[in-house]
Amino acid sequence: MVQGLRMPEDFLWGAAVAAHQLEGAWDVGGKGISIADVMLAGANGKRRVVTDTVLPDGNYPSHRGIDFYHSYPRDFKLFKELGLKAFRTSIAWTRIFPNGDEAEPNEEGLLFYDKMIDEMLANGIEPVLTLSHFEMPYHLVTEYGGWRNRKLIDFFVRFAETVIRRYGDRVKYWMTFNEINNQTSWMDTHPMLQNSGLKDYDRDKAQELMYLASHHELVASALVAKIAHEINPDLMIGAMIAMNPVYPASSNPEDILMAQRAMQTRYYWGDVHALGEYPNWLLNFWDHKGIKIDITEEDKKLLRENTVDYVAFSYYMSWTVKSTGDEWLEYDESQNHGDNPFLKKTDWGWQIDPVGVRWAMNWMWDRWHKPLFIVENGMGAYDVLEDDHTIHDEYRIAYLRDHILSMERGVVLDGIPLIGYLPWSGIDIVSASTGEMAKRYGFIYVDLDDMGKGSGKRYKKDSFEWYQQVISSNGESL
Ligand code: BGP
Repeated sequence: MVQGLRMPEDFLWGAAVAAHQLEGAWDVGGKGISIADVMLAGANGKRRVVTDTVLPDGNYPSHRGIDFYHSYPRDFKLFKELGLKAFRTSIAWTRIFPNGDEAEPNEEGLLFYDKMIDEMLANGIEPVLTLSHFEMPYHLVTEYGGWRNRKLIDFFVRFAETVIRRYGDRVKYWMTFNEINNQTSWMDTHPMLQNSGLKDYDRDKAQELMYLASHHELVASALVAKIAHEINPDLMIGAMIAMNPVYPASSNPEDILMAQRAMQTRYYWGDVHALGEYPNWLLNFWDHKGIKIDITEEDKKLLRENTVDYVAFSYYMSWTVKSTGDEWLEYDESQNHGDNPFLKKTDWGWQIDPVGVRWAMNWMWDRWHKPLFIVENGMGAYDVLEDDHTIHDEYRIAYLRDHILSMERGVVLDGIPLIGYLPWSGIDIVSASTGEMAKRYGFIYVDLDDMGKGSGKRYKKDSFEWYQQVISSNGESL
């Protein structure tokens, strides 16, 4: 073990997952079809493919997951043994409102999460819930065009209010939209379907719809914060941002300016969530591009008066960017360079950058002045199950150790308030981007392959015992 820094006593060490990546039981208990349920697994690490309906012979990873819907009592026992103080999952919207536009919720779905939350609490684990994690009702896409339609605000708020009223006595930490800012990178793939209903790719149109859909989500998020605080002022309603530092590729001031704009572009959602208003550069950029977003006076007031209580973020990798010479500094993710000579990569080409955690924490705290919460961090890897059912994942231990040490320096040396650390994903689950099982993140191995075949048995990896010690030493023993 390596010497770490002791974290504050109430620090929440935990783990994180999302409903559609592990629950399975996609058509059980009155559940409706979500967008994740119509996405086929991508082959060989490729992104998942959206289908128009469920094909009889297609491989839809969300349909099986790791059967957490039935296995959670056993899995929570393992998490208790691991020492988790908190566990992040999401509520599948389609279990509560199967089509999204019903007037009344599905009681069977509500009961399922009642029991799951109680089970977590019985094991001494604090629930942390995401309201929307890439799993909105598919019906809202086909019937309403997804988030491009303002009506989605009402549907989402009804769902959110229903579950916050139901579970708010037991759940303090909520997040509205998982990785709300990843829409810039996925404009042409599934969140396109999720957010705008536009499947034929036209970049300019897609860009406008992405900003429009995002505006509706931001307003919905502010409304949820307002209602939640009326229900109970102690509830903590958070934003959830995918944090990838974008560094300048060189010390050329043009590259530095471009990297600054890349950060502004990727994180304006955080500005709206945490500061309550859109930045001037973006309003000017929209004018320049002819993008018209209907932001009403009422929207502005809602955003201003209902900022988030904390900013949660995922952290996996950093990027670099070079100047394009464009005076408007237009940026999208295709301009990123994944070739930082100082960094190594995972098997999926994600650049490993532990120092970036501390950099990002400082950047966000300076800008938003909100407590932070790391709700995803981890290493997707091909693990090997040995004949004696051991799994020697020393690469994962090294990855997590380096990131935790950097995080601890951010807290203990820099004084940044951080609520907790919830690495992805506690137990092996289906990959969100590719639908593979082979891209594993857990401390617990699940014996299932990419087709969902296998015994489903759980085995502890070497990282299990290691993380146990990290938690019991409160971060001192890494
Ligand atoms: C984030 C998502 C998660 C998750 C993680 C790892 O973008 O919020 O749902 O899965 O990334 O990504 P992947 O599963 O594609 O490796």
